[in-house]
Amino acid sequence: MKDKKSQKEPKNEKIQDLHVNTEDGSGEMMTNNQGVGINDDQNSLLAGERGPTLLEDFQFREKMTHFDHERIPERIVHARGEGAHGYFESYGDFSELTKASFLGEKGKRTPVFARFSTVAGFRGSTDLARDVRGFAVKFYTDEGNYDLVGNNMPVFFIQDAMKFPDLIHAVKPEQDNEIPQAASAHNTFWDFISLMPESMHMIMWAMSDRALPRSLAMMEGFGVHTFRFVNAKGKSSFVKFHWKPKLGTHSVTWEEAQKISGQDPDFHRRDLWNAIESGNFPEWEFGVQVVREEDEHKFDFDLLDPTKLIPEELVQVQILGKMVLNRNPDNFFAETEQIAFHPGHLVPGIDFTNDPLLQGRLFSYTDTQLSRLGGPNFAEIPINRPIVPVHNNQRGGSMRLTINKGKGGYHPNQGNGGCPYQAAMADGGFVSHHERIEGYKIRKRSKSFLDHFSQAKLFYESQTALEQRHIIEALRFELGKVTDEKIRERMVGMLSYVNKELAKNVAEGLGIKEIKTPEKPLNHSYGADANPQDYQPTTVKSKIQKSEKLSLMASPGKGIQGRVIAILAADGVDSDAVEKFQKAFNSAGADSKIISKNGGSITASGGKTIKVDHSLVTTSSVLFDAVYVPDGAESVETLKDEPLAIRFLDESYRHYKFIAVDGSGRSLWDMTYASRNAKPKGVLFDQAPSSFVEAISKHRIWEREDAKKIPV
Ligand code: HDE
Repeated sequence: MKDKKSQKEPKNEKIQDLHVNTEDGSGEMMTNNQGVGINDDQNSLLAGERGPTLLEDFQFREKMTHFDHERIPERIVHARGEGAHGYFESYGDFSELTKASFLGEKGKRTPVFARFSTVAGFRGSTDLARDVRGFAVKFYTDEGNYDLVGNNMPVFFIQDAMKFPDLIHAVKPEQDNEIPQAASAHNTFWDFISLMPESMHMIMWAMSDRALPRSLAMMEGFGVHTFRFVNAKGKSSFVKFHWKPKLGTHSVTWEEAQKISGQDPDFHRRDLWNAIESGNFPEWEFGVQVVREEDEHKFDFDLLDPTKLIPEELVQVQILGKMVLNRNPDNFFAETEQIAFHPGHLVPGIDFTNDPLLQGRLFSYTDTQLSRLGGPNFAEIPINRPIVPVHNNQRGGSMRLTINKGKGGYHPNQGNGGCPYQAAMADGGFVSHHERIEGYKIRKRSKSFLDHFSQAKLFYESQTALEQRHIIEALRFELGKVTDEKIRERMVGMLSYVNKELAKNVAEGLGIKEIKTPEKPLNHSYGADANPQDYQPTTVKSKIQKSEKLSLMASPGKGIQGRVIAILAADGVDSDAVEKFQKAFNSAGADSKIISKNGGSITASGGKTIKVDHSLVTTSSVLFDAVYVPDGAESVETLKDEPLAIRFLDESYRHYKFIAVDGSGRSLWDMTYASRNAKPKGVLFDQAPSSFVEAISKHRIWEREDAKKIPV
């Protein structure tokens, strides 16, 4: 089936490359791993019908041994994730900026595999945890693999890689009882954060709705660090990488997120999978903020500091291409689990900067694969190998797959005519940017990294009132789960450096009467022989007070692609109305599901049979973006008798979702709590499908003031 599917797909060199390793048992005889046919795969070899299993049963031993070793260690961070194949297409020839060949020609396509992830949770944890999302893309370019290993937030918690193990130990479940799973709302995380003023900017992002994406296809991606582009003349510029989703940026509310985690912990994974299977391919544009080398010091922050972003008002994002994900993996383990990303997988034309967080990452990623994937040959695993040939003198090691010919394995050599020769001889290959570096060996933070609050403030103050409210509520929740009073107080004190109103509001929710703004030293990580007072947070007057693009609402996207709409129906529903609405949803790239009292099918007015997708018992409003109640007296009477149908509508209303009600559906609506509002916002009575589609394209009706009053 997959093969048929791939025939329809445009050419993708990586998919072709994977075919060598793809297995399909359809129509084939079962064999053991030695290729010997297996006659009976159900019964062990016994000494007599009721006797013990024989040690010689090599079939049993092989099957069981393989099973016993099926698992590998999960990623220490970003364990929970999902991925897909696709392509990157360059919008033009950007060789003025970079000599990277995948950006060198208009229309040039490069195969990619993207993996999205949460950070803190284990492999089996929920997709809807409040967390940063990983956004990692492997480009299989014609010059070798390039990995852009980013996140959905453009800054990070810490400035130096040395602190990463501490940060992760603090956020992971506590070490005595391994509680809580996939959650930062606990003592150890906030203990660490409240002692780490440099994390305040990232905390604002992590407490914002960015941490609760509606869909992976509705979130931005960022390279976080400043990187370099280098062109063929060796001219370098600084760049920040951006992914901008075609569907716009949207989130769910924290309450929905918690409910989704129970109803469908695979919500994002399923959403990505279904979007690709149904041909609604997720798409992002790829852009860069470019800073000329000579402008490096023109900002009021240090470009090497990963807790800072460059506001788009100061440097625009230049769009260079797009990524489309159009093929699900054939095998989760072989592809999504075994893919190994590394920010140090670079192609000519892209280079690092001295960001101390990035520099530490350059060590960590290969190192972690050694234990996760079992040895130094992980680059030979099909999903990791490049689509260009590999020739070098690396040999041996656990699970070596390549058969290197010849007597050698060293360079220089005479035996093989000096081959493989170095790429420089053919004027190719990677050359590190010639950056002049000189300095003393020191363990100290640069003083240009010490402004910890200005951009946290900028972020908070750039949010809409609703988004600010959500940040306050998130902090009330997270710190409300902290049982140590001192940590809560210290954290509220730290917030007062970001924004006084924010701190006041959070304090109120926590029942803290008096905010004690902590006195310096706030910074505990200044360096061994430094005077602490010289390394305390500074405040720089930001060039801009507001950056609109920092609000999720600034990029709503267009249309309703990727949305899922619930249709509440039972026997006797108006089939024409259902069809009309379904057609409107489908042609707009959205999906809809028929939800009824029971599973199976219903008989619509006129006798037509309609398949039920979910019974009310197996689903919930939180899994949908909007809800439609079609006309049909009998159908509505059945639903009126079903409290879950009434709750479905009330809950949708509470979560700011658009609702359409037709004809006799009104009497079901009248049974809801929400109907107490005679003029409910975002509820469409007897409107054309096109009006409903238009409404849903706004994502949610945030202006619905009484939403929160619904007691469900
Ligand atoms: Fe990672 N990170 N990270 N990270 N990271 C890993 O590598 C690490 C950081 C990111 O889908 C690990 O293969 C250190 C920033 C993503 O497979 C590990 C530091 C950003 C993924 C590791 C950071 C990221 C990882 C775990 C601080 C955004 C998942 C498994 C110095 C720019 C990739 C693995 C995938 C995974 C180390 C900070 C993104 C342990 C030491 C900042 C998207 O090597």
